[in-house]
Amino acid sequence: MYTLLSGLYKYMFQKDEYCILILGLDNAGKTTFLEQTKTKFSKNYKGMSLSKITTTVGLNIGTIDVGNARLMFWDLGGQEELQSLWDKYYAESHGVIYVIDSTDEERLSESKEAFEKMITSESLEGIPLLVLANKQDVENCLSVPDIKTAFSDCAPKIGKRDCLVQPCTALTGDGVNEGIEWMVKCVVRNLLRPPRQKDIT
Ligand code: G3D
Repeated sequence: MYTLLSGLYKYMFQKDEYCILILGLDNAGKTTFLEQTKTKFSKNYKGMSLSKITTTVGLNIGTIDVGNARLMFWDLGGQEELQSLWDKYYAESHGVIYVIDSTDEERLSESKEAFEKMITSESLEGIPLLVLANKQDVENCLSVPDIKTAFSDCAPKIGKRDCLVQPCTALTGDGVNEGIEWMVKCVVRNLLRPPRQKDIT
């Protein structure tokens, strides 16, 4: 009886947990995006003033619940010397959000290099990838088609994994709900898929 009741309790109240990495160059807007996400998806969360956010050095963490899914975010620092730490987190992750500063054309090739290195990691094979074209509120910023063109030779390396390029303004929250809801749908669907051959031991 206890087993039956505890099974029922778990079925009704226990959430499936997913780890989501937030990556991208420094100053792309990763922490602003995380704060905005927590504000939108956590009822009692009183976010910090977005204007007080400074660039990530180290790691920011956040958790939100969406339906039966609990998303745990790791916002990793994007400075060149911190990028070498990204792959330590890959094996534990269920999804990646890659943030691009659409106003920074000068560093777009640097961002593409970091992106390319990240997607070629075997540990991220099959993991859903949400690319945010952030800072769309700024006049004359790069559009989603501009960014897709600049990143077009990465397409073969993205392969068959779920991938969405989403226009976003982390500062106001535009595009945040769409991106998070897409990610939830993908990670939940991925969990229901049969394991990849190399995962079977
Ligand atoms: P990071 O965590 O990727 O390093 P942050 O980036 O979240 O610290 O953001 C870096 C700067 O970009 C911040 O400005 C922040 O306000 C700004 N920013 C983030 N998202 C947006 C956006 O959607 N639109 C605009 N216009 N700016 C954004 P400061 O001036 O504090 O450096």
